Amino acid sequence: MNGITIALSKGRIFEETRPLLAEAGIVPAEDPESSRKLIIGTNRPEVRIIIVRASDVPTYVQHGGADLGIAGRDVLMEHGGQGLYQPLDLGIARCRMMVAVPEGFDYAMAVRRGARLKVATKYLQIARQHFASKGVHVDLIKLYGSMELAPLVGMSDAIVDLVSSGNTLKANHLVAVEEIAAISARLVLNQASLKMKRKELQFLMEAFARVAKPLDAEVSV
Ligand code: PRT
Ligand code: MG
Repeated sequence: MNGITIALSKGRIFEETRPLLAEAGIVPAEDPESSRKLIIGTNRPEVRIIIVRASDVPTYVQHGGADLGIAGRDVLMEHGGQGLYQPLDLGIARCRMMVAVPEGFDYAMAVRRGARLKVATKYLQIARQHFASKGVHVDLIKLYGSMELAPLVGMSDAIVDLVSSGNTLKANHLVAVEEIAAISARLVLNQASLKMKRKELQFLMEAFARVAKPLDAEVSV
């Protein structure tokens, strides 16, 4: 496929990517929130944007459906990152991957006792790895959304989910008890595209790097 195809998800990733695209001189022709089109043109005839589910971005890039994409570190950790080149933390769509429990639940005690903890989450790989590294036995329950509900109906002791403002946890009488990872979105590139379209992709990477605010940058300030 000639030209450059960029995979993005609607919502916060698309909105926070706009300034990065603008820095590269790219302006989307339509707004994905109001358009039903899955392929959106831009002011640059050789550049197009495909709109996919956030968790499908790495898959499209891995299999060459897109040359590049922008995906949360959460999504990349779950996907595994095979076949992807990840040159840049963009510092957008920031949040934290946390363990949360109902208010009043003694997490430290539950973990110390060596009993099995029931954990509901969309992030099975991340949760499995986290609790394994702590030596905590867990029964994982896979959900596709609204994880906050699981402990409220007695289905799990804890959840593993993303937290940004903390309002969702608060509204459901849950508290975060452990941070698993700081999350932000990263640029991912198809490795074959990088070889065949190096010049164009290099230009985009440089433009994105000029406006990126990587998480690590905060440490050195
Ligand atoms: O919605 P869909 O099922 O299609 O996919 P998605 O939820 O993966 O996509 P989207 O667009 O909601 O999120 C895209 C990316 O944004 C994620 O992969 C994260 O990397 C990043 N991000 C940043 C977040 C949040 N902040 C966030 N707060 N993704 C989700 N949330 C959710 C969280 O899961 C929880 O339900 O917002 C709720 C908590 O928010 P607060 O502000 O109440 O704490
Ligand atoms: Mg969502």
